[in-house]
Amino acid sequence: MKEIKGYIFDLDGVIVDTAKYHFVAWSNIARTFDYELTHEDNELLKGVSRVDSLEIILELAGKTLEDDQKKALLIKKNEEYLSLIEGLTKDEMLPGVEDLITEARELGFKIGLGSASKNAEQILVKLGVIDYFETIVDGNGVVNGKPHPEVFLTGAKNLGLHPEECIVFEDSQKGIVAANTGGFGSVGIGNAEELQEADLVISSFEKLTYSVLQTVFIELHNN
Ligand code: B16
Ligand code: MG
Repeated sequence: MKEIKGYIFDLDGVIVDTAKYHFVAWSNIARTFDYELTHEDNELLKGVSRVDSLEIILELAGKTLEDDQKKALLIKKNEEYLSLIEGLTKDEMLPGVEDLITEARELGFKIGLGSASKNAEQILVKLGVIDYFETIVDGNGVVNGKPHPEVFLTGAKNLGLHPEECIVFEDSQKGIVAANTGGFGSVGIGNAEELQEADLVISSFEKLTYSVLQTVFIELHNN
């Protein structure tokens, strides 16, 4: 990386702490076929589309369903998820992430969103941050899910930047692989062991500034 010109953010688990609501909604779906979803199972669902998440849960439960039954469960899951996030506010944003975005905008960087969620826009509206994003690439606009880099490559293209000019912020292992495969700088938010492929792992955005990223991605990298 020679120069940082843009940031691309994942949504769930990076901008906002919605993973817990996905977990509740999926747990209730899994219980309808007597499977108790664990937190470990839930890790496998991070960054994965709704349709693929159901397939993973069915496989874990050793259950097969007809297509129309799956469709009904997908609708039910999303209805419950949407009711759980009904009252979502800025308070549930990850601490420090808005400051990092504000600083980046002041520096003239381009900001994009790269998420597997089909609910991304309405979540950004609820949080009152949709205007920060020059491009929103989400589950409605991509063919290949993470770990394929399509969501981030499309984001960079829409921002008019090359992948090597952008840093991707991700909380899922699949998302980090997508960022690395696409040629982006990658920052993992969460557990260093789970996200060990990331160029940098942080447990929180608090105290993360452009100057820290500049040191890690430009100065250390080129020395
Ligand atoms: P939806 P991200 C992903 O969002 C979540 O991590 C994943 O758990 C969820 O299944 C997926 O979005 C689809 O979400 O049901 O809202 O379309 O982390 O890529 O922002
Ligand atoms: Mg995520």
